[in-house]
Amino acid sequence: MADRPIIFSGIQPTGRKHLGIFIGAIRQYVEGQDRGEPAIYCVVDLHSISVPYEPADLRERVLDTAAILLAAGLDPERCVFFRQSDVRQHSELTWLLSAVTSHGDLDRMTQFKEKTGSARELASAALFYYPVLMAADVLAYRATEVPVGDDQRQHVELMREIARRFNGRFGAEGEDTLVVPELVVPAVGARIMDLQEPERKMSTTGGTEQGTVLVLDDEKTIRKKVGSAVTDSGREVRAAADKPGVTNLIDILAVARGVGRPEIEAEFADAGYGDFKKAVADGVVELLGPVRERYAELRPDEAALEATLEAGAAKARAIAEPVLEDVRRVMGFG
Ligand code: AQP
Repeated sequence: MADRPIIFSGIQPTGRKHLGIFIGAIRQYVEGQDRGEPAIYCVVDLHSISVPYEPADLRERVLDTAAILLAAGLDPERCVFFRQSDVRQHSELTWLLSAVTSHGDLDRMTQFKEKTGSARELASAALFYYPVLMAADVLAYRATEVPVGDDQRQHVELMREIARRFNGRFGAEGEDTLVVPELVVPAVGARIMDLQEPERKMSTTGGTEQGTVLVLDDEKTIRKKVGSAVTDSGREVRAAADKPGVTNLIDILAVARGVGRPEIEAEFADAGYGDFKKAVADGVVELLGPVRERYAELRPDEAALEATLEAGAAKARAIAEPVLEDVRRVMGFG
């Protein structure tokens, strides 16, 4: 393994990025820029076709997402930042990895079951196959670390298994072609919950409107959503399994302040839920306010966003193509 990690992570193109994604993923991306050699981040537009979508809308959403990430602190000089569909190696490797992925592997993926429910037969093949594309995204760069939220654990475990199987099946003179990456989830905030239904994760598609704080929400909306967050009938600010609402708010404030749960519990030991929620709202406003302001500056300049993504794609292709050359060779192609 390299001295410094090769970091890879992908993010779906949507302008409706929420606080869970900001805390679970985007925050880690920004931090990874100075640790990764390189840190590679990608707007995964190929993944979008796994659910119904509008082509014209997709292009807009890629730019929305790019602007949010740049506003949050991604610096194209310190990372590789691009659009997935601009780098064909992702699609090619997806097909090649099919050789070592079984139907049973994909059938076990809980996210597919959760997303399709009883409408399984109508789901696109792309939704079923999504984890193989995700494996290709990471393995094409021989990434050593994958920073994601807790909900992606199972997909990362599968990509690790696919890499091991590939190396076992196509190992050339004992040399591994692919790298088995490590999952990296944040110590606090790996699973931010819906503010109205704190038993479910905050989510773009499955959450409540009022319980989902968007990165681009204005201050008033943030205060309203946090102020109406579900807590419990007690008054103790303490993280516990039977206090999911309060625990979630503690985690959010801990991340916003850059401290751990114990510091928050100690500070609010004698406070009521009202004061505590006010502090959480202040923390979220401070965390997201600058991102919203910067987004408003960056988003209108679509030519600049496109140029940034294209420059990133050129860097990404230069890393992925030699890996694909090795994969093709050991598999007996070309
Ligand atoms: N609630 C969350 N808490 C912590 N991390 C989260 N992530 C998502 N939700 C939470 C992490 O954010 C990363 C990128 O997510 P994405 O933009 O690709 O969207 P997603 O995973 O599809 O999240 P959604 O949009 O909220 O999911 P749906 O609507 O499908 O439920 C990932 O690393 C994810 O772990």
